[in-house]
Amino acid sequence: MKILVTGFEPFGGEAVNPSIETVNRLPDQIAGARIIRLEIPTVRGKSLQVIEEALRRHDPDVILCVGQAGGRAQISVERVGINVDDFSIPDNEGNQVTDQPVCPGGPDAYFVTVPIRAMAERIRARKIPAGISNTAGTFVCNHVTYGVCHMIATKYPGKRSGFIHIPFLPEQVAEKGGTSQAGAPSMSGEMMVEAMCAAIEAIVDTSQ
Ligand code: PCA
Repeated sequence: MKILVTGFEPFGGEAVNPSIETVNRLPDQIAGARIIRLEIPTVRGKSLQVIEEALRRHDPDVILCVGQAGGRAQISVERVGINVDDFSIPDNEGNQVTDQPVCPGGPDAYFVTVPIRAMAERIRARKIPAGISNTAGTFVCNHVTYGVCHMIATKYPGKRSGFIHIPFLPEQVAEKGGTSQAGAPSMSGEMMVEAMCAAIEAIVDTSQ
């Protein structure tokens, strides 16, 4: 089994993005599955193009995307992607759209196809806070959650996909002293790597 795991480049003025930091620290194999790591741009459209190129090159069974959700206190396993791009800040190429579809003519929403409850439970079993989230927002993370589901539904049958939002790293929050985000929740890199390994184990288990 092959799992493509993606993380985003930094955005919104941050020096790092915990998602790609975490993805880059994953081992090559988890529960017997081969892990393929991929950095994707925090850019509308281009993020999905980069994923589709990797999907063609590697033919993974599962695509698991990871993104930063600054301000959330726990690992969030996303349930759904919606066909809405409504960006409250510009992406890394200056795109800031309002009420646009991710995929014109696509269904309103897709549920992800990884076992979200088992993933959240498996993470919590390692004593790491995690839960199911019912919104991935309307920025690039939702764009990717929805867009990958649509890609699979229309062009790559049989593959599964999911999305995990992770908190800030402590070093990101330490730099926010004196700003409105001072004291925002954070989680250590080690914990986030362990959480991702646990989530991936749950995905592998449910495919057998
Ligand atoms: N988080 C953003 C996009 C990239 C990332 O890591 C989001 O939640 O939409």
